[in-house]
Amino acid sequence: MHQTDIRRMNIHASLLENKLKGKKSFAVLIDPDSVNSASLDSLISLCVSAKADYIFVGGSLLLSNHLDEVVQQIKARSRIPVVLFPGSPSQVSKYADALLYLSLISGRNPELLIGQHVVSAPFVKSSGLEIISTGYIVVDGGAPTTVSYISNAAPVPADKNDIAVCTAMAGEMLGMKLIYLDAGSGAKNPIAEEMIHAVSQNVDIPLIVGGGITDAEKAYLNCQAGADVIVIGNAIEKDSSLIEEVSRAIHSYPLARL
Ligand code: 1GP
Repeated sequence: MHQTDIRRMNIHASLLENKLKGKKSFAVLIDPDSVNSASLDSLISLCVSAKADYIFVGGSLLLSNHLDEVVQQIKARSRIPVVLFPGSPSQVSKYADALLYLSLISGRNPELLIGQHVVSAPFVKSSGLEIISTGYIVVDGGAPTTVSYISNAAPVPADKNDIAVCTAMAGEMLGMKLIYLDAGSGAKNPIAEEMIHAVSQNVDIPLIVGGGITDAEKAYLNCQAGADVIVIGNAIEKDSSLIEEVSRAIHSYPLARL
């Protein structure tokens, strides 16, 4: 393996290591459409002082054209790894550390399962980013979200734990490195703990959970249910003081006894 490939395996390797230790992580999701340079600066400071583990950058729409600037500003002001969480193949910035290479395995829209990947593959590969294959499972969050509309694919019904479990198992056996259970940004109902628990009991790869989480208690309960990484975007846009509170709760989760 080339030296560069080893260096670029950092984020996936850290997710695996944390899972082994039972260390739960907090990812702050920043939508480039929702920040300007000043508000981004203050968000970055809060992430640094709260010791957020990752900053995810992405949005379902990305109307603005300043993804590179946003990522560069975060990299210039912090050492927190920046992970792209792209809503479309155009959301690639070589300045980030890694990219969640999402396949919408809960849907049956071939474009989001493989079509867009084929078209963007040379471009994504040449970005030099650490590419992390991610089984993306969208769960009904109680109201249509941007992701459910844009994806043109039915989400997993919120109470169908078996469907979520089988989808995650299939993703794992197809070789995906992460599972991301998402109720969609600003979801009315976040993913139920029962579903998180069922999925986490049936796959060994790290489990990311997000969508509609608005407080520290819910974040902690999700960790208890088996989530490895908690992602919050919308609620932080409304009240950035949540970063400190949620980070403290997630990091208070006891490590596994090895
Ligand atoms: C959305 O999982 C992320 O895709 C985060 O959701 O914005 O509701 O926190 P929120």
